Amino acid sequence: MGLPNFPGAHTLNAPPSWRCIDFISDLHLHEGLPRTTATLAQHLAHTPADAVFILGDLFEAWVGDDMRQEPHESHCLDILRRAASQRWLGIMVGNRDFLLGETFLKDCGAHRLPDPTVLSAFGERALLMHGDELCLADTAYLKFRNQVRQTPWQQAFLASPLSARLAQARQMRAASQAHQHQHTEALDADVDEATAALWMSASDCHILIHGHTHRPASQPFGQGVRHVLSDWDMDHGAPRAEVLRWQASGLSRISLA
Ligand SMILES: [Mn+2]
Repeated sequence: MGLPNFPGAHTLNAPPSWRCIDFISDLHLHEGLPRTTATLAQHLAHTPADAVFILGDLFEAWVGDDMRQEPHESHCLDILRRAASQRWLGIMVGNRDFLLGETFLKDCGAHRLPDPTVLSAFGERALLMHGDELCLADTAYLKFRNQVRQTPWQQAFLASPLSARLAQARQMRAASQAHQHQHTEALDADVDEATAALWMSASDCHILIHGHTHRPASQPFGQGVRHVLSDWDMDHGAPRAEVLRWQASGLSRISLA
């Protein structure tokens, strides 16, 4: 497989009033993670951030915007709506919640972040992505991804009853938990570093921020720095919930666990 060409990135210029920007991803929220959901609510209520960027997999599964009426999802929507009324909130979809649609975003007052997005702030440029698109070694997943991101597939899927879609999501969660031991392990696939470096230079970015791999780290990378966001789980095993914070002084990692 050749190197996928850089698809071009949507650019977002941070207004000068933004002094503090938070990045989070991979919370994988579902009804079985009440402490994780509560940690998000606490953080969004008290963070000094002017903007919060959620870089994918906020939800463990999203089977259509009609899911927002479900008890847990409706509770999450309230949390996000409150946050969006206090500060700028941007949401990028991940491989789990790629069906988050315009109805959901409008309902919570959040902005859609295309994947990838370049964020220009504090005189620097950061390339933001979920990360799954660059896990090039996982060719089976990429084939699946290409299929499910097409409108006809989504229309056919969303045409089935919500109960059937929710049942399918529960089934997928059970399979994923059996496979990943409730996300205590990093995913097998990692971002292809050569391509990530190529995308950074193509977008003139010295900062790369992504999630998805559950391998949190901030490391020198190419001509700049790569920040991999942590997944969150306050309900099982060693509690973890991390925020990457960008201010004029630089980027830092904050643990909420
Ligand atoms: Mn993911």
